Amino acid sequence: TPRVFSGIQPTNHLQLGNYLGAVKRFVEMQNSGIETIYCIVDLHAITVWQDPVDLQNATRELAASYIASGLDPKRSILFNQSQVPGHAELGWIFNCVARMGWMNRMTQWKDKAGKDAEKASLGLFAYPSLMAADILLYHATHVPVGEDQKQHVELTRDIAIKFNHDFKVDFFPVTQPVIEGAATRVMSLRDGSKKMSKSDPSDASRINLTDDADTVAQKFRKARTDSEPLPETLEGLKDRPEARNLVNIYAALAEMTPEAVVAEYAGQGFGTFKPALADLAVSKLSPIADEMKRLMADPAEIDRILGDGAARANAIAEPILAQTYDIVGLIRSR
Ligand code: AQP
Repeated sequence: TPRVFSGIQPTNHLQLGNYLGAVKRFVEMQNSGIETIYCIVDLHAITVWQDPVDLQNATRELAASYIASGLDPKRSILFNQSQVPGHAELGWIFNCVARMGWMNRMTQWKDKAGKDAEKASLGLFAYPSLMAADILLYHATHVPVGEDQKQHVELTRDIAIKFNHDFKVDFFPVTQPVIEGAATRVMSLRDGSKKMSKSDPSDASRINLTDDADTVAQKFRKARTDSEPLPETLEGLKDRPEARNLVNIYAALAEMTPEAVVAEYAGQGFGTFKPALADLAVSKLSPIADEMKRLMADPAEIDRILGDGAARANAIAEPILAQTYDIVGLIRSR
């Protein structure tokens, strides 16, 4: 039976790429009736130093973003990673299965470590191994993610295969990434060659879920584009990454195909398209922002939801971890 797992780091505010590429898809999967487990990966967040108070706030805000976007903590399991100790425990075992060379090839490691890899944390290097543990601790079969996480899910598959091979078992499933829809890679509003990211130093490069209507409209108005009108077909956007990005965002928000968006706006300039996109975005995002504010007013209730989710997650994880220990030869006599 299929089981879905995915996670998001509690760093800064959620941006539109996280929403369209991840959260919105998470909710669709929940609503399709599949078993869904969604995590706030706070142990991943601390691979880069986080102010402790900011981390707590970002964790609660991310929980609120999930719920405000339609995630139902009764139908899905929603929790923060550090409350289920199995993630760190299985992560250690996978550190001993994965190879340094595999980690070295990860493009996110290369990007985030920057020029001075010597100064990056050991945790940042091992990030994909912990991510494999997040997924395999639940024997998850499907992982909805944006395009940028594809390589890490593939590494999860490699770890499962190597573990099964090393211990001559058929224990961990070979997980499928699920990368679907018009917005699997939302690009920066300032640079069509960079993905939209919550940690981009330029706030104008992204739409935050917490932005008010005026800010959203202004950011789309100032978004970098060329000066050509929209073409008749998608073919005409081939060498126009900024224009293509705005069309993709529109399509994902309106739940249309990019083809249909282009057909509707063919021949129109950005003077028309950008305000239409801003109105659409505000109509979809402002109810989420309002609901987030309401939820954030009761942090104790958010903590209660996370605690309840952690207990349910742990109940699935514990037997799988116990079997893993047994397979590896680690004695548990309590
Ligand atoms: N631009 C994007 N387009 C589509 N999907 C995206 N995701 C991230 N950016 C885009 C997806 O969001 C999920 C959660 O991401 P994460 O918080 O684990 O870290 P990330 O991928 O590194 O996201 P950010 O926003 O760029 O965060 P920072 O700046 O903190 O590193 C994933 O499914 C991801 O694919």
